[in-house]
Amino acid sequence: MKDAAPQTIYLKDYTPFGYVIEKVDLTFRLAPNATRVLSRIRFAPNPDAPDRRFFLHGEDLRPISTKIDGADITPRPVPGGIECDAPDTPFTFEAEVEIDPAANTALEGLYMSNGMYCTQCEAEGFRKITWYPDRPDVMAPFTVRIEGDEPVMLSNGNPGARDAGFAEWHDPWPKPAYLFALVAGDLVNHPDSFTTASGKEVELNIWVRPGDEDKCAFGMQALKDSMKWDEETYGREYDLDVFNIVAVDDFNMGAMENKGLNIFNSSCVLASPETSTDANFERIEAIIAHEYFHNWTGNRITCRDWFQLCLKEGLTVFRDAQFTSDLRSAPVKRIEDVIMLRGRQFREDNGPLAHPVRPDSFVEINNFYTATVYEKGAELIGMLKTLVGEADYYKALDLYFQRHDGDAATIEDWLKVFEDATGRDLAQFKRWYDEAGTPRLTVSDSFNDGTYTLHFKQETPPTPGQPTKDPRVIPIAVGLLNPNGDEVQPTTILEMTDAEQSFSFEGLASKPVPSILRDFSAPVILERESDNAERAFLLAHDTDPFNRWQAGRDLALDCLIRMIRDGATPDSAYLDALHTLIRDDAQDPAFRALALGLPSQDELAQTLHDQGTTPDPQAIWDALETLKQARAEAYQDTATRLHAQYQVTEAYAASAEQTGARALANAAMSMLNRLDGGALAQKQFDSADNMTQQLAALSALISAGKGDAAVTRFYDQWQHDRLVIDKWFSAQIVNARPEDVAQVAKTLTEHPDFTMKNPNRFRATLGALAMSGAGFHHASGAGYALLADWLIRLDPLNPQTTARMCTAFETWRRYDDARQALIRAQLERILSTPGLSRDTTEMVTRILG
Ligand code: B3K
Ligand code: ZN
Repeated sequence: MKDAAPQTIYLKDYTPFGYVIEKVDLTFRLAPNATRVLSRIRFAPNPDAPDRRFFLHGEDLRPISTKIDGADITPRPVPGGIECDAPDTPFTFEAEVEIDPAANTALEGLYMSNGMYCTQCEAEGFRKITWYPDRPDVMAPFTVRIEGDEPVMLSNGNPGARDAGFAEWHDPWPKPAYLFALVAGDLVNHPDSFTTASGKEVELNIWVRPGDEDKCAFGMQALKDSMKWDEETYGREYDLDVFNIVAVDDFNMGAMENKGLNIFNSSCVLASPETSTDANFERIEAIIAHEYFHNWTGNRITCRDWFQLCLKEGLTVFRDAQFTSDLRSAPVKRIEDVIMLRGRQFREDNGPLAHPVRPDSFVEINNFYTATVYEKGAELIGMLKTLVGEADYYKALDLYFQRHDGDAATIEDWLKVFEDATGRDLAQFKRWYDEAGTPRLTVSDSFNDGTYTLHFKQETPPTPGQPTKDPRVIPIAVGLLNPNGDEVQPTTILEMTDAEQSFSFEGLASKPVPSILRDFSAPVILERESDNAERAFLLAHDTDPFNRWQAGRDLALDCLIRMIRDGATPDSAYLDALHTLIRDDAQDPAFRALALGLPSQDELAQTLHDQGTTPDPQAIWDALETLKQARAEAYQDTATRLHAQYQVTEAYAASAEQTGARALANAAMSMLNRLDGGALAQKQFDSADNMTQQLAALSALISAGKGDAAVTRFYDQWQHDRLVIDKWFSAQIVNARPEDVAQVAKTLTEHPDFTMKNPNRFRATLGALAMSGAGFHHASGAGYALLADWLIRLDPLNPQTTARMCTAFETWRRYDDARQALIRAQLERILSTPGLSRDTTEMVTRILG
């Protein structure tokens, strides 16, 4: 009963379901290979629906019995589910089905992870549990009874009766099936509680496997911080008696916001200083916040259909970024997010997988949980906030919660709320949701008689299915500095609406230096003739921290591009300007560490491609190495001082302050590593008492070709800890020399601890290969072949993770003919695999274009 011929689903074809659901009762009789699911669903005709076709989704279900109002019926099997003749009046549908959680390697629906039952239903996994209208606009209150002998048995909502052999749960909030969750197994909890603003006591738990109890405290604090923050910032309180989080080892993504029962990939919740890096801590805090914030933006107000995914995801990413900015450093968070946006979303938006933030068609919705929907979706919320201003933004959000609580809403509903709250016309803004592609914003300037004019031109290149683009509304945050470095025009928002537009500033004594796109006020590629003197000036004087960082980044990018393209030597303008910054102890260490970062190999390849040069991955790697070596030599004394000065002596805390200090000290260590043959890294490895220090040292030793002993010791020390061993797999691959990467990855796939059944381990190995720039793209093609081999093997087990990892090939058209031919051959080999999943077929087809 699987959907045999994959079909394209279109936004324009949306129609409401013919019935509404008044209530759902589910009973689970747990057994690893033969779980019985009994459902009792009260349906009533939907007066708003154009037709009454009674179709229920269902996949991989073994039917036992089906009844309507107590009488046995025989449903008609149709692609993707069943159809029945149903009454025109309210009725009760009952079914019993059998499913096989132990055989479910796709990790979608009800499955087993290390002997524990767990679920993942978003987007369309509930149909693998029982017959149901598995679409987000059908919402209902659920009562769940779990029967089995597992010590802990959890579902959504509030706990009900419970005794040996069973547990009952009731979720009073109507929800779509994708938010259903069930967990059962041998779990222990880290308990706590939270009192809401209105005085309601909420029981909080993080459930983990025995042995992981000591890794829950940080996540629990993040949860309580999130609950408080959402009350204070958005006026949103939690709405159940209990909030449960469960850590699961085998999980396709980061986490899932099921109502009252969030399920997390263990890598996104378990934290301890010895086993987690500072970056892990920050990510865990953000993901806990993200899933918690979904309780309002996603659960109380959900999406009408999956085309509206950005309604919940873009907004929730924006909210979690606000949270991190408030708790930590706003500039650091913004810079990190923009690095990620450019690295993942710009890459997507400029290749064959480009799609609008709100797509208008899909074959497999799981392929659209993308950087465009999430990260660009969040940028759109940020632009709206910039355009309407802080006060009107919160006014609009209040109206959104008031008007749409309990709804399955659309982007039109969202924008209407802003229009009604602010009186603005957002018709042009909506293009950001409907049109794919990253706008190029070209700037020129002139100065006459005290008037400074900025002239902007916007152009968005064609994307698949969208050959021409209309001008967008672009909020451009601009400030002006005079040549002494004083700000003569504080940040102002220029609202660009035309294809070309000029903005003037009057009464200036001399030609100013512009600081354009402050705080990265729009997700565009800014193109402007500039020179190194101006960049160095902005790096030293700009009042906007993001643009100070950007100025340093532009210096580095310009220097690297000239090295790669023209064979230039490292530029002293860049080396000197960066040196001035990093040795200035008045500057935030975290900011200095970020300034020491370099554009990724992938970003360099894209930049070269945009400029009409075919990128050579090896030349990119060589230039980066040469520049890093030049920096190490030029900054040796500074690096020695910074490394010593920024050692943290207090007890470990994952605070912004300590994180910044360690980041700067480790950046210094990796420079010195190029000069001392690994001596300092070895010392740090031997004495490290936290994972941030230990992993940085291990990585440095491997890069220096001195890693053998440390690799063995690290494994011996951590072989009992899956999450740390994931780091061990990755570190060996991403720090290998390009010519060795594929072989190192291949050898690791032969290691007894390698398994393709665990997505974290698969990503730690094959994902690391795909991220190894020159290693993955080595002219031999060995990297391409190895990845394709494993994708072909993984696809029958886990289509979702396979399809996602095909994005490694999405940039293939940037490269030379020989590499293109090698990649095309691998893509065609994948596509010709008999029985290839719908997920992977769609991805590879789109990548091939
Ligand atoms: N909503 C989930 C993602 C579900 C992915 C389904 N393939 C996690 C999140 O965005 O919070
Ligand atoms: Zn989300």
